[in-house]
Amino acid sequence: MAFDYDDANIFARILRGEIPCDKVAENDHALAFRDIRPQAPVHLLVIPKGRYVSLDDFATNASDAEIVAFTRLCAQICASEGVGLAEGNGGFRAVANAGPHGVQEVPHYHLHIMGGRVMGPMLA
Ligand code: IU
Repeated sequence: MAFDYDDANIFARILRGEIPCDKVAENDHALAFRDIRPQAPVHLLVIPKGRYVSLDDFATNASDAEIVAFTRLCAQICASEGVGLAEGNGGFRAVANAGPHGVQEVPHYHLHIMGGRVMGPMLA
């Protein structure tokens, strides 16, 4: 499958510093920031800094170093005091929408990490 990356997408613009984001954490290969339309008390997006359209593009084409750094950043924000996911009983839900059937709005891979309350049932 071809993954055609659009450099004009909003997360590419955030990564280039053209528009701001509410940054939570970053490392060499990934950035975490707060979603502008939160679906939960804590709603973060974790994105790779590389040009990957979706989870399947990232998992297929990213280097091991990029995948490890992305995963480590997820672990870091889930455990950090002050982000909002580690307080109380903790826990979170992680979701990646992909392509038309996944109703992916922004064509740069992002993992939604939501928490701060007990999640409802998963909806198809
Ligand atoms: P999706 O998985 O592509 O459907 O989700 C895109 C998310 O990006 C969605 O939750 C938006 O609220 C969020 N978002 C954002 O945080 N900042 C933006 O400038 C834009 C979308 I556009």
